[in-house]
Amino acid sequence: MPGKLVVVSNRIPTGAAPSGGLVVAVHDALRGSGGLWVGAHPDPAGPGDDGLTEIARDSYTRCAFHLTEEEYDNYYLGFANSVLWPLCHGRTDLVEIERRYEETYLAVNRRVARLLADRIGDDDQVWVHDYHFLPLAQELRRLGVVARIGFFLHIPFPPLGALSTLPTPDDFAAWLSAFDLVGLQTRGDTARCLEMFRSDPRAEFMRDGTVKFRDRVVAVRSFPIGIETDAFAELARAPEEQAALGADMGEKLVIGVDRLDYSKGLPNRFRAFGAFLDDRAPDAPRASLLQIAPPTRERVAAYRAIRTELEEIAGRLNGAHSELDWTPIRYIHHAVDRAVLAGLYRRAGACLVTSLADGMNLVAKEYVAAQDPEDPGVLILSRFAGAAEDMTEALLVNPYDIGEMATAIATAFDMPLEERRARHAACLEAVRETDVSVWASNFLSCLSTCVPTMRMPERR
Ligand code: ADQ
Repeated sequence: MPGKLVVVSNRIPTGAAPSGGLVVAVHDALRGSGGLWVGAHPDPAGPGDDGLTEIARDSYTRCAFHLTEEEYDNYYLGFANSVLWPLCHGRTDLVEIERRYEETYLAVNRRVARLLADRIGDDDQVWVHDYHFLPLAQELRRLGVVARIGFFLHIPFPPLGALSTLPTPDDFAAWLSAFDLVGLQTRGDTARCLEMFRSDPRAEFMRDGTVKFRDRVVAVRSFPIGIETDAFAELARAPEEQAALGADMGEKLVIGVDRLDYSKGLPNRFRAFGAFLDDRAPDAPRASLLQIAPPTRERVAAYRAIRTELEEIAGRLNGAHSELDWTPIRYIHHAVDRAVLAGLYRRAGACLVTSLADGMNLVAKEYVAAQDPEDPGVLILSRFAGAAEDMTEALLVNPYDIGEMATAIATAFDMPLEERRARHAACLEAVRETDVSVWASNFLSCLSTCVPTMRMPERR
């Protein structure tokens, strides 16, 4: 009889009915096993409040740990989002090394491990999500946990050289080797992770491709994440949503949807749209870019800077190109209801995903799922988004090349129907193959079989 599933993630849904692809997939997996989901509480800790608070219980339990304001600053904004996030997204210039960041990051992981250790049985499966919890398995092992522990990294695996930016670079491989399975988004990420182990004298490669690291064995595989494809397509088709979008969106609509993050390549996207406007014939149909980008992590300086930069570019371009009855860039700073978003995707003739680095990028998949297959729009997709590995029939662009992106926008608008249909069908197939339910079940079944825990396989 297999044990329960225990999930650890930074965010945890607090409402009764979780929504959003990843959340629903995890929720479904947990319901099947009567497990436990643990994440950070949105409210700061009160005095002495360092345990787990139950926030929901039906067929499984959701519990949250509280962060003090100091922990939030040093662990979440600090080590997670001012060291690991820029490091993994190729922005080592933005990495801020502060001793207190690393100390607090390790202390929070140690505390979460202590809160969890007694609740994990030997036959349970533990699924840890993302860069907030890299050392968690190591801490759990120190407390005697022998259950299988898997890790999924939602963001890019950093290149080997970038790891030297960390205060203690050797820890990274040691942290990962305490898991039984390390899941990554793409084959490229897997190659970089294996390169890290290959260059580490403490690691040995086994015949079956697993890595022996000191007294542990870890498997490294890619599990490209996706969306709830059919549910999202249905949302986009809903006639009431289409009717609700009655406002004039311009003759040609390009859409962009991102958290306001420097990794998403937004300034270059705006500049490319400006270059496209510069080049268009005076009698060409008017085109608008609708950019939905709610700010995040605004207490980190780099996030405030990107917001200011974008507002300047949008203001300049609108000043240069607007007419009395037309504003070419509409820039919305808040989150949009998912049903409205699905309707907007369906209405847009093109979608711009221009990340400079991105683990996967679910917006690319949502846009494709939302299209009318008979008359689909065109996805313009950065080569540096994980999604580009399998969505090769999108219009792939280099997000550093403004001219190439401007040309891609014109190509998308001029593309013959037959070509649009063929490209869309190929992209949709890729989206279906990575549906989020498949992603979750593939990860968990691999975790249960990837390496017999504590086994020592034959050496090569
Ligand atoms: P994110 O960096 O958050 O995720 P992404 O994959 O694009 O990036 O997911 C964003 C999600 O938020 C999408 O579902 C999108 O619809 C939604 N969203 C964004 N802006 C919104 C808005 N204004 N209103 C409503 N919804 C909005 C991280 C990694 C990615 C990886 C995912 C999942 O950085 O590379 O794909 O995790 O693993």
